[in-house]
Amino acid sequence: MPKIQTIHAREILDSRGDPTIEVDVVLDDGARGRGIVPSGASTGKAEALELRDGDPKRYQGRGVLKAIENVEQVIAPAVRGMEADDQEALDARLREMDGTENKRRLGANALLGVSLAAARAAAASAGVPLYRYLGGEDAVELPVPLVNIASGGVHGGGNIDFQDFQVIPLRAERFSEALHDVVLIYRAMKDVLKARGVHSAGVADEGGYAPRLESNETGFEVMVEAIERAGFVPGQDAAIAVDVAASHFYRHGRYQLSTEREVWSSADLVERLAAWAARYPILSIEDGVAEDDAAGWKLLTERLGKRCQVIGDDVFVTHPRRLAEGMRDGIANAVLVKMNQIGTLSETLEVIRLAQRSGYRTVVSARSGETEDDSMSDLAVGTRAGQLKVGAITRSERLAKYNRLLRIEERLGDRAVYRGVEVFSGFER
Ligand code: 2PG
Ligand code: MG
Repeated sequence: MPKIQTIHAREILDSRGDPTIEVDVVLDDGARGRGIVPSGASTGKAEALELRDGDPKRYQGRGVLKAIENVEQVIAPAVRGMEADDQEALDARLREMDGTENKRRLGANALLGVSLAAARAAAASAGVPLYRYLGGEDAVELPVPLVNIASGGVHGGGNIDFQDFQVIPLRAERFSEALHDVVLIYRAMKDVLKARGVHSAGVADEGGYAPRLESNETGFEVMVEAIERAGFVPGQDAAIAVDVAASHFYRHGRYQLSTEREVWSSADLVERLAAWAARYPILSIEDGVAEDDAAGWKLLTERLGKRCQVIGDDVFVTHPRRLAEGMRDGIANAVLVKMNQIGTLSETLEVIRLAQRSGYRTVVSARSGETEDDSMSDLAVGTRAGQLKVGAITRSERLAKYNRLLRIEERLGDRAVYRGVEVFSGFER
């Protein structure tokens, strides 16, 4: 069994120009693995802690030298000699060493860097791609991509309140065809925004447009127009997914809509979402209400859970216990999966297994601050997650993930499975 020999961590930059941690693990048989940790902007309150230096003299306090020191001085000596292919034992040791609920002592970024790099090294040692290492022979399913077209909220500089308008390609029979359709819709959106006089040259954090629209509802309107303009039938060939990211405009128990200049209750927000879901081909709603709005979550799920996917992101933060509690309370019917929200690969896998056992759909997701690390694509294939959310089809930190899936599709050849529209079967539409 290959054993961990050396661990080295360094500070590199992510897609927003923020420092992040990259970890290299070398095994005693010479196999190597690298893990790079992404970073969110619209983070959930209960996420595992991303350790930053807070030293104003470096990167405005955002350096990660402490996390690096934790990897090299604390973690490395303790895990050296451990078997790299016993991921659970390694991750258990990491958690034990940290000893806190939210991984604040060593930092979830330090832990995940090591966890991921070790998995990659173990896969390399076994001579198999990561998806195969994680999922074995059955790891042949490519996910349906939920692709960002336009951004708002903290990803779009506050242009509108809702954070993420995505397209779900439904016509495609293969992952590569799905991407093709999305590219046409992305391009068509530019024309739609130009025609409305709201196009600007820059892109938002995830590579999509960041138009200043007159209302949040207009986001759905332009999505439908872009789908049509690209030559597709809305609802049939392509549908809409939205990440409302409602936690980020929830203050004192109310939703403060700055685009509408209105204050809504949970019931108002849920009623609006239900009305829009009836008017527009919306198939997936993420964080439709805030992480602390327990009553709102119940209402949202009761109102919309039968007709569309209701994803919990900030509310579950990829945490097995939080997901289990949410399931018990009848909250959401799908979970967003982000490795750095929880901080180890094993706990991420646990969340996916828990969701799949209980009939919750799983969407493996990138962060708004990303890097060239493409392990989430392998995670999606390796766990048959079914869906993937990475951002737009521009900017290389996003394309690293899509392109990785194109390579996996090619490599699997005839064995590749793509469920496409079937992933959403069962909803009353
Ligand atoms: C989200 C993510 C990704 P962030 O809210 O789902 O879009 O955003 O990484 O900023 O938390
Ligand atoms: Mg989200």
